[in-house]
Amino acid sequence: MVLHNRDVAEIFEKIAGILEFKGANQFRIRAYQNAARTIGNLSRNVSDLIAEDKDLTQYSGIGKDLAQKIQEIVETGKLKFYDELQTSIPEELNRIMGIPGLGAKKVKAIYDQLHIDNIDDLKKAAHQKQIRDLKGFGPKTEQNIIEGIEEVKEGQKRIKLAIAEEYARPLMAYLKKDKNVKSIDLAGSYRRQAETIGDLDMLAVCKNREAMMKRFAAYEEVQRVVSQGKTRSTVILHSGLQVDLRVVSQKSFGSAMHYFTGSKAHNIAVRKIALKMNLKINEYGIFKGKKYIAGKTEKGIYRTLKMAYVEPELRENQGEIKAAQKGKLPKLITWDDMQGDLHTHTNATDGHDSLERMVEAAKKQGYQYIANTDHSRHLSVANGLDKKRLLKQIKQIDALNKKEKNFTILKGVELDILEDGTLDLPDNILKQLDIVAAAVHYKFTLSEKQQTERIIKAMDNPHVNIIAHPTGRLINQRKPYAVDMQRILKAAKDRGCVMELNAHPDRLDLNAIYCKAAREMGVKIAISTDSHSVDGLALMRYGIGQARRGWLEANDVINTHSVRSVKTLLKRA
Ligand code: DGT
Ligand code: CA
Ligand code: CA
Repeated sequence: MVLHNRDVAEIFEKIAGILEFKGANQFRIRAYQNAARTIGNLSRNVSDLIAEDKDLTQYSGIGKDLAQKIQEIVETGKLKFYDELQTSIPEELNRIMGIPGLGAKKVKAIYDQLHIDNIDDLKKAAHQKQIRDLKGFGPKTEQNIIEGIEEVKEGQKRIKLAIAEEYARPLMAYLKKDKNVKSIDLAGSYRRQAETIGDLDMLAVCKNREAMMKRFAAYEEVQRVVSQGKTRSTVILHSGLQVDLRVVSQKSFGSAMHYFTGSKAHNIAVRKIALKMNLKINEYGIFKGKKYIAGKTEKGIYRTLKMAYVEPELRENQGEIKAAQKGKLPKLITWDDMQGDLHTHTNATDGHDSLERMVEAAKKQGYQYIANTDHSRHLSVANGLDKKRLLKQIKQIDALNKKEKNFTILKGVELDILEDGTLDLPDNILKQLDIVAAAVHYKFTLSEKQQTERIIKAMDNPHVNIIAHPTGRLINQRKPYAVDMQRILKAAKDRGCVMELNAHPDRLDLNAIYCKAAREMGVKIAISTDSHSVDGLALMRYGIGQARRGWLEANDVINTHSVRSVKTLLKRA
């Protein structure tokens, strides 16, 4: 069985959860959380690194003990320490901690106060409205628990795009190695860069179909072959992810890519257009009566239907069809457009790498600038900066900038918005910064009105120029807090404030729909990785995928501009 970074990261996350449940030392818990994050963000497979005898302690947050644990996982597929830890708490609690929106702290509160240690009792208690009265809980959390239980019971959780990528890439590489394959590509929600993926859809053209299907079924990560035919096979990988492979003829590759890329809603709308032109469209091509007239390429499909080519990320039937007919599609942003990263952390707070290393990594990325936005003091678990430490950092950056020629370090902070909408640091320090990215990090359960007004009040301070991860959601883990996004966008527009699209694949916040709304209102976006290590900078690609789903062009995004323009764009009117 092949081991993915994700598998190691997950074990460490679970260890952190159990330790937290058991009330272990915060530093110990964070060590595992940090290690999970480091491993999850590595650009190379950790088994390969071990096979090459690389020293894992060179990675931030990985000490000798953790390196040894990783080695054990890679070599044996499990970790004795984790197995023992698991048996030290009631069995089903492990599953309960996996329920979206719950987490170790809440599970502990429920266990301590209601003595609940299994899912059935939890469900009963939630339906009987017993959960809402516990301290730190409310009707909303209770509802989330009910929904979360359904998801866990169905056992068919959609997985995050970044995780799907970990499985899709090696599988593609494996299939591509076969000389028999002429072309192969991924379609479906994966190609549309959706936030979460139900299953993978692959399409191939090859010389020998049977050989292709055999090779697919023989892939070492296949746990079960659900069906194996001449043109279509379905397998389940060890991770539980389903993969569909279809083999088509060269003549139909474009139309099949179009059909299986979807979305279903886009397909249905396209079919209507074909019908109006008296044409028939399906996965084999476009036909006039019985005559095949297009299908080899996707471009040819759209051309035949008198539409501009629609990028996969736009295919959600959200207005792209009309825009394509009128030639009014946006020219979507690409990673090449990006000139810098505006939200990053260093080891001065909860990041793993020094400012100098982050700067080097940004240069390697081809950027002109990076903003250092470490946490502010209220976020004590992240060792947030108080005024004195932030002043020290400002001096450090000034000194570094003096030595730089074609690169700029922007001075910033990720500033906590306190419960009443006031800010965590005083104006006389904020005014010395280029970037104040204000963020909500606690009190997620305020009412929609309170939360909205809290954020707008923060924007009333003219030093605040970005709202970071504006809805606070963690995909599959934590729902967004309640906010009236329309009101927030309007307030941002009025004040010249920028909204962040946090590129971390767990966040992707703003989501695509809000990005599109922001663009339509003329609110500018900053796409930022929220990097906690040098490896994090590469997460930009997920932000770009999401931005494209949100119809963003380079000009809608401030960090596509030169450092001088960015500084101007950040200045509030
Ligand atoms: P997923 O897998 O849930 O993340 O989402 P998709 O979009 O990958 O959906 P999937 O795997 O069920 O099907 C792949 C594509 O095939 C889908 O995006 C559009 C196309 N498709 C599937 N079923 C239908 C259908 O009933 N009608 C039409 N027009 N297209 C369909
Ligand atoms: Ca799919
Ligand atoms: Ca499918």
